[in-house]
Amino acid sequence: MSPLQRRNPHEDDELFVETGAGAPPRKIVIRGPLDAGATTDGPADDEAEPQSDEETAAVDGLLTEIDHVAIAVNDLGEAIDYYRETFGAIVDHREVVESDGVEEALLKVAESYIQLLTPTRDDSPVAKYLAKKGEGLHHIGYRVDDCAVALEAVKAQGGRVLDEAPRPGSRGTTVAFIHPKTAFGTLIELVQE
Ligand code: CMX
Ligand code: CO
Repeated sequence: MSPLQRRNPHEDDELFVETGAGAPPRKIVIRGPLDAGATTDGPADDEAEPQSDEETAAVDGLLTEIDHVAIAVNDLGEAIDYYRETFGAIVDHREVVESDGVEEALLKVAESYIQLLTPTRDDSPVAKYLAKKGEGLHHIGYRVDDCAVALEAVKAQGGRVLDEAPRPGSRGTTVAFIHPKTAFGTLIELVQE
């Protein structure tokens, strides 16, 4: 059973994750108790040992924002037109990501993006998806402060990763993908800006 599954919901918990060759493990603190509001002794934080910023990766969770929802489309121009004409959403960034075999258009919505994706070659993951399932939701990008730390947390949980280490994504981000088969059927991209 993984460290997080073993977690006692009534206490703080700690998870140590490897962050790379030569680097010391970083500590992630999962704050409890979940029933803090029901106690009369004050919030749990009063009793928690103070953590230095350097050794504590996150106190409230690793995901900081929905970075993007990615939609696989056959015709990027048609999809861009649809979003502009229907919702007034306009393209903030366009890029061909050769390593992934995709062309993308990012439409900004508040602090997040809609990522319209179309394949640039036949062996692209998105070409395979379109052939098998047709157009639709391809993956979710979750924003994280530190992609390496989040990736190690996934591995510590026994998750199947598609990138053993963080790699470059579009618009200068650092990303890593998690296989949908160990993530409740959703392809997940961890995105560090
Ligand atoms: N969402 C949910 N499930 C998916 C999926 C997706 N996007 N793509 C494939 N699957 C499912 C398939 O339906 C299949 O399930 P069944 O066995 O039940 O039929 C299973 O996953 C296939 O797994 P696989 O054979 O290991 O993998 P595929 O060759 O189909 O490739 C994946 C899927 C996720 C491994 C591949 O797309 C990948 O490596 N993706 C990461 C990179 C990527 O997607 N790049 C493009 C986006 C770049 C960007 O956002 O910047
Ligand atoms: Co993406």
